[in-house]
Amino acid sequence: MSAHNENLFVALRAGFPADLDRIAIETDSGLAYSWRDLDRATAMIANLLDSLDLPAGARVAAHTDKSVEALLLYLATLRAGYVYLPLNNGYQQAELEYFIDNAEPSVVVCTGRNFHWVGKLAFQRGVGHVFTLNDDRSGSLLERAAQHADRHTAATRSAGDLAAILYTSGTTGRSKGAMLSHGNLLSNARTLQRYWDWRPDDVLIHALPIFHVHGLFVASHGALINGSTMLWLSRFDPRAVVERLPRATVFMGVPTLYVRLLQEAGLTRAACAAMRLFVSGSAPLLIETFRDWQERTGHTILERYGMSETVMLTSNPCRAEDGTRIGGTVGKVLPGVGLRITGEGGAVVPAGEIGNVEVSGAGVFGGYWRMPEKTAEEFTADGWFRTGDVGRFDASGHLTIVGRSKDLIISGGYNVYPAEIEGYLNEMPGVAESAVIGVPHPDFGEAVVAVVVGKPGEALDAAAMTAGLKDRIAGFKVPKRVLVVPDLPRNAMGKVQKNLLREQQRSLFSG
Ligand code: MCA
Ligand code: AMP
Repeated sequence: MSAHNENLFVALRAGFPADLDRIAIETDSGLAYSWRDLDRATAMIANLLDSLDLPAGARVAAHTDKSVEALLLYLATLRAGYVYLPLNNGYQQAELEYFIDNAEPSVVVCTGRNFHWVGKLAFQRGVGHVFTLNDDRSGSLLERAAQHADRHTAATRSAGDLAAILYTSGTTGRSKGAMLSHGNLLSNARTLQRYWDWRPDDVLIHALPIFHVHGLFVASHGALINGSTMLWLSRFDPRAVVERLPRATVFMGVPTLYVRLLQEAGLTRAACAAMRLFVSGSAPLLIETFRDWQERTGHTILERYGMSETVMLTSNPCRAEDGTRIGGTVGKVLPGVGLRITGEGGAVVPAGEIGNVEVSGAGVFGGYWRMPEKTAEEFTADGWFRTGDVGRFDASGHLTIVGRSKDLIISGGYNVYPAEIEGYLNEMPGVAESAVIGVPHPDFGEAVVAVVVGKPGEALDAAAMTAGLKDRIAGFKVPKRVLVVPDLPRNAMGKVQKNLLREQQRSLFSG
């Protein structure tokens, strides 16, 4: 056992200010949490987890609404040394079954309103403990935690020990759990702390969901490890963000958030006078949005790039001495990250040439949960991770992501895997085949569109198909349009030409 405890919680806790009575988080429902509240509540939940006699490395799955208590559950899981498994709260039965079967969590936490089905499927699958947690501080998790002591010594963990599993599809196939260690997450938090010049008097507007890397790690870790206050929104509401701007210094969003904020009349230079940093990531930021933002607010959005498997990889500069922010690029390779562009046969290509983005470094995950073959496929022989993104460096070292070799749609910052949606469509009565594509969309960046062919003599009803999907999968995955066509374009090899479909439908949402 290492003398130094490398548990991520210990590092985050060390960032708390000396005065624990200062406000750590202020919510949109008018609550204020001090740093002491965070310390005590995470101790109580960690003690509850410890009292359950969980096996080493037990997974704690959360399918909850966004709340400060859900964040505390994450921190408590780290503190107790277990493995956190965040799940999008839009996931429905079939989606959740898969994650629970695959990850085999020992604890599942869900909302009271979903307990009837989440609890049932968890218990049927042998999960030992199911708790409820609502966004109004009610539920059995907090009731049980209240019976425990408010002091707790963090479990000793080394940098390589597992801290969290984030499900993502990598470049192909079904969802895979990216295994992130305490060291992966801490090294990235420290890198961003320096590169983005975080200060203890920063105030972060936290408007993102906390079941993905952006809201859970990049945003929350940034504030916690610097002892900076968070203005917490339980859901993104552009007006609520604008109202808070005069009291804030940092904001993070996916491009859709910036597009929606630009529609607010209250977004002015004056409203942004106290702000020092606007960060965008998770999906490409259109150059129009980048320019409109500069014009309206006088601020230049800092775009960065990362993945669930790697945490953050590149960033446009924050401080003037690190260079300038260039719109349309995702910036420079972050300190400690290795990033190369390769072409035919894996050879590194010179600046200016397009190729596959491969990465290495302390943030890169240890592999996919219980999928050694899939893990092996996604790494090169010399140990670099294949991102599935396609990019090019310019002469000044800025990276531009020009596309993806993986079949992935990013809608409003959420990832949608065409093969999954095609699977559901192809099971529907009367469907011969389908192709799911991403089409430019003014709000979501890309929108999911399904192109479906019926079996001979079958008349397909697009509205009924949409309704059928809504019953089965998370809303963000449901195609915004289902187009019924006589056949799909194919190449000489018989492969569906999705490029052609995307080209045909590129103006579907732009009038
Ligand atoms: C909601 N809907 C969507 C999306 N979100 N449809 C397509 N794409 C979406 N992203 C649908 C709902 O199903 C619903 O459909 C209708 O829109 C309204 O739902 P509501 O919940 O009210 O939507 P909203 O609150 O307006 O949500 C939009 C949003 C949200 C705020 C943009 O999607 C969001 O918070 N996105 C951020 C995702 C994120 O944090 N990504 C980071 C991943 P209906 O009315 O038909 O029922 S981390 C990552 O990618 C990497 C590692 C990185 O680099 O950060
Ligand atoms: P995830 O599977 O949620 O980890 O999403 C990671 C993917 O999001 C990356 O592989 C990229 O394709 C995409 N991504 C993240 N940030 C950016 C960005 N700033 N620009 C373009 N694509 C991005």
